[in-house]
Amino acid sequence: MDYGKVREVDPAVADALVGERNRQEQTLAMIASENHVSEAVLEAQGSVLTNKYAEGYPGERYYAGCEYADDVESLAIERATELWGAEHVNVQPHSGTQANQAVYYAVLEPGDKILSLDLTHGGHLSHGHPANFAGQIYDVEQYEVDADTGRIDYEDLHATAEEFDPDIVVSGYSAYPRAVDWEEIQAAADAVDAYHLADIAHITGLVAAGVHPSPVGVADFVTGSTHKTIRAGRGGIVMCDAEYADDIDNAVFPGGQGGPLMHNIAGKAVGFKEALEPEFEEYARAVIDNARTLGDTLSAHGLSLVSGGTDTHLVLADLRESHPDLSGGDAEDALAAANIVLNGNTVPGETRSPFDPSGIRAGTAGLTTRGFDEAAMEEVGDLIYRVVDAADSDDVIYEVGERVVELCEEYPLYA
Ligand code: DSN
Repeated sequence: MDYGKVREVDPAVADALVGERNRQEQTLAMIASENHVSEAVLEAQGSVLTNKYAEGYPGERYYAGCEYADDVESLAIERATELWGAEHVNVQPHSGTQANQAVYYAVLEPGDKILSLDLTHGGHLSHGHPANFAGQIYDVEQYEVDADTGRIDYEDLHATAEEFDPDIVVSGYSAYPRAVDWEEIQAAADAVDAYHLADIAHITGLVAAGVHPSPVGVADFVTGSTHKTIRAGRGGIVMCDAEYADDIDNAVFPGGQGGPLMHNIAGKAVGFKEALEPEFEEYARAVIDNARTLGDTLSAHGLSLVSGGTDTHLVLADLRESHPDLSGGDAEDALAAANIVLNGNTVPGETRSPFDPSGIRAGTAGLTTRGFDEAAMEEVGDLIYRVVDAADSDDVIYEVGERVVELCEEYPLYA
């Protein structure tokens, strides 16, 4: 990965690519929505399929010359079907947000009602935030997590659904550390005759590996992204029962997108094949074990974790109790200076702003890909705490940063 061809044409972009490669090698990627794909996925994504228009679906394209595009997309569909067990999978969405857009477009009219989790409680922009198309086209009501437990309050969700009478209930979250009870949410949707969309963007890999309960076969629609806990490169997917297959396919193309990104679909196919190997289940278990160890370590140092811990790949620490003068944004900056890259995040009952929130969110999917085990994760937890507790200290940031570089050398990313 020296990007020699790019350098011949465009040294500025080559510098940025080398810089980014080095940044990923020399820092700890702990943004919970990130991971590191294999070189095989990188190669597939960087392939000649970027040249090909293949509007339509395998066997039914609008252009000639799609035989290899058909092969790749059929393989991606076949493998996704095996991984998640859905009756129908569409692998064309360019992202998780576009997967959600396709579901809304398939079953809602403008002005219809969405019931979803508040963004500051762990929801997602595309679930109806006012700044997102979903918040502007549809009528949105939001539910929250319980203020004491930090967990979804299923009783309150039932009551809110009865009161609001939504057309669709959205579950699946971006900053929720606990396992989700899909049946409870389905029951709340059924009680008001609403659809249920489960957005498993963050936990696609955990669900595929069977280490988190699956909403497939429970919710009407399941959407996901393909680059987080499943390491298949950037993109989205939609899954549904056969009865909705045509509606979803039409909503993705031509409803919301033009030509599929065939090079990305090749990456998905390769990443899905890797995830079908038995090692992937071990990986997914290790991701959760590592997150638990990270959470336990931060808790032992006195940080308050939303919901008290985690069942997934992420922990969310609320700094207000232990470090009332430190915002999540300032913690993010100090940690980044020490080569630990995570994000400041809103927490339930947020009292600061989304731009400078009260929490930090950390995920273990990327480090687990690098081979970090629980002992290494405990050390990472100690290092994070050292910085959080002394965010103004250049000496601490320097020392932690040096140790992180050593750890990165011990757990190399790409050979
Ligand atoms: N923005 C991503 C995240 O970090 O959770 C999801 O789209």
